[in-house]
Amino acid sequence: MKIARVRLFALRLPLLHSFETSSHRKSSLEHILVEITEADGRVGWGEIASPSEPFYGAETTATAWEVATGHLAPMLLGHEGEDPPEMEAAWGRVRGNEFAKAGFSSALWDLFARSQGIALADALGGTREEVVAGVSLGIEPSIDDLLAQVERQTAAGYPRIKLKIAPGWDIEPVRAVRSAYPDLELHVDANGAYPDEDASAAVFLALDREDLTMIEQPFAPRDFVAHARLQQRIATAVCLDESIVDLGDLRTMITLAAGRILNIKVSRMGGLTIARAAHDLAADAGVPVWCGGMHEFGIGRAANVAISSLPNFLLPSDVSGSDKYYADDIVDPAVVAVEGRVRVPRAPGIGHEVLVDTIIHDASRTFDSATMGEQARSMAARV
Ligand code: OSB
Ligand code: MG
Repeated sequence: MKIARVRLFALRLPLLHSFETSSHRKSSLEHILVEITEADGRVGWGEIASPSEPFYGAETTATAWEVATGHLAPMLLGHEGEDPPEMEAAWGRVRGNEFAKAGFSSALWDLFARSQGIALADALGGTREEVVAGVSLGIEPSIDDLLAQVERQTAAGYPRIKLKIAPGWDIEPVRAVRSAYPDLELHVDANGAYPDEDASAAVFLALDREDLTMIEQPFAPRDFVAHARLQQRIATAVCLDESIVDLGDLRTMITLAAGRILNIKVSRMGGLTIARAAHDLAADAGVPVWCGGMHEFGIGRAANVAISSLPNFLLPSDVSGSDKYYADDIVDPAVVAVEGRVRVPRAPGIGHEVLVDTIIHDASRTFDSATMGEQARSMAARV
């Protein structure tokens, strides 16, 4: 593989229903779409789904743009490799910036699968024909609003609901949903909002009685010890999300028993190659995984569906249909869930047509390596 051209498009899409987590509320999202082209004209697409503010992780749309245009694109141009893992070596010296890398990694995998004439899921080693999707519900203005959302999504057929929790919005809403839906597969996600394990012990001991599948990321990302201590005290599985950025983190989690379930996010870990490696490592350790989302547009969503088809994705993934979030997605067909299941596309690559004219028309910012500056060109020549 050799990439002749890279284009990036910053694109904002309004959310149909605004989403609030422990840190903030948002009503539209701006992601960066990555288009890479080989000399023969074949194209691959990826998505940089970084939040615009540094509350989930350290990256922002602005830092991702900077790293993508100033480092990743120039490094990729001129680099040669047999497959996506060899191509990703192009940016091996770049630390962190996983969201930015993930957009390029996914584009390489899409291109690679298309050139082999196979579906992305098959290129990755997927074994499922469809994946089970769950929905993630944000913090709502009231418990009645939350119950209305749960009603809407269970009526649409989603078999699992995840509730965002935060100090002040935890035991009460969870109990309300649990008593209205005694048999629903339910879990909670705190996005690291609880200060430490002693101060919040009462909350987690109470939630431990609500028959939850897991409690996701209660504490700060780097605090593996707090998660390990909580896991010793409660029967409910602790799941890590923000804590796990690389395979070293996953080995720490497994060694310390800091959780029993792993949320794999392609974006958070820097792409499909490492997401697949994390899947394999977790499988060897007997840790079931599921695929988390970052409200991806259709391109990133399709990559999430593809990775979710691997065998150790044993719990429902956050790959609900595009229509839960966006009125007009940028792929055709949109990603659809029927009775809470998404079919894994069989067409080559991500298996969806990318609406490139719409993207070009609506992009607020565009980068094209064909017109990039001298400095970036000389950098590309060095790698
Ligand atoms: O922790 O899973 C999370 C969205 C933004 C930041 C963090 C998270 C989320 C989600 C998105 O829950 C769920 C989805 O994409 O369906
Ligand atoms: Mg999470």
